[in-house]
Amino acid sequence: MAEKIALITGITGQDGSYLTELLLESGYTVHGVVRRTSNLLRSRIEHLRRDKKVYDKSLFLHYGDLADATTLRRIFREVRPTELYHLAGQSHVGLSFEIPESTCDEAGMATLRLLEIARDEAQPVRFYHAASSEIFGNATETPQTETTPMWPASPYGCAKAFATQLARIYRQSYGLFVCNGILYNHESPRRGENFVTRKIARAAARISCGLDSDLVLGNLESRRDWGRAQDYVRAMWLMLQHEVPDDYVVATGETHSVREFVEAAFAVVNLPWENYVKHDPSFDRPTEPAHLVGCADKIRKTLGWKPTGTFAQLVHKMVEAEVELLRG
Ligand code: G4F
Repeated sequence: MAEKIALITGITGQDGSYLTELLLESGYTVHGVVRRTSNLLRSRIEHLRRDKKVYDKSLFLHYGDLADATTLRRIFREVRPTELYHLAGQSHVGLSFEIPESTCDEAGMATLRLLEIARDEAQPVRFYHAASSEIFGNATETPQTETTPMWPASPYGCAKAFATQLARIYRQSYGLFVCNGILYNHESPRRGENFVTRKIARAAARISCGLDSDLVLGNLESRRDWGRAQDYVRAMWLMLQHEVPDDYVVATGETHSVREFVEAAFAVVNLPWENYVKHDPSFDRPTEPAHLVGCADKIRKTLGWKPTGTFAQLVHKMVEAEVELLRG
């Protein structure tokens, strides 16, 4: 069987780390691009880096930067990936209003750089692009599907819409095997601490241990379609195993409000959330997407993917992980 070689941008992130584990278990050689500034010691792949049977055997890291096409091209030539998972870039929607230029460069232009590299390579590569439900923003229909018009409501969503559209153009114009995974929110104990689910789970655990006294949030009425990150990286992999490249919505089809997440999280530690949660308008965003909820029928029918677990289980798992972390 031909060797399976994956190259991952964003390998130290939540999705990158779960995807790396999945690919290593499936017999892949995995190469990751990391920035010189990445703190590998504290990263989510540190356990793999410390594993002598894995690191520098089937897992390799390369210094690179999304802004530096020459280095990316060099890594590509050296690694000769059969599959490329492009996950890297500034992914905080709220922050994208404060740093729109770098967000658009990372989420938009970097994808173009990688598509150009893939286009030039003699050896064909299967390319996964991490698109996002944020491309729909003020969506004209609910639930959203692969054909729902893009109407982004943030600089981040706009950059992702640009990159998603480019990926389609490269697929149609040059026959590249490129898939857009239009992923809705997906969470886990490895989520970054400035995303709302992890922030809530962490605060509930810390308050229950007497380490914090409150939790300051933005809009509690925002609703999201929240799934489990491990399920979503499996969807990424499935897309690249199919005979034909395509775009897929990956979602649970269910929404919950930030308030519901808070209620469920504080219930895990048996605390009345109303006593601890405060609102600070500085966490409110200039605009919020209207009603993001995905229809995952296409990926269910075509690739046999489906989400596992319930919302309550997801919240429970995240809070328990924080409590365990605090207990050391
Ligand atoms: O956790 P969030 O920051 O995630 P958001 O904006 O939905 O984006 C995430 O999911 C997208 C879809 O997959 C990705 F494209 C994107 O990269 C990212 O992974 O915020 C969720 C909701 C928002 O409505 C926000 O306004 O929670 C609300 N919220 C309320 N208080 C807060 C807070 N969000 C954050 N981050 N921090 C708060 O204190």
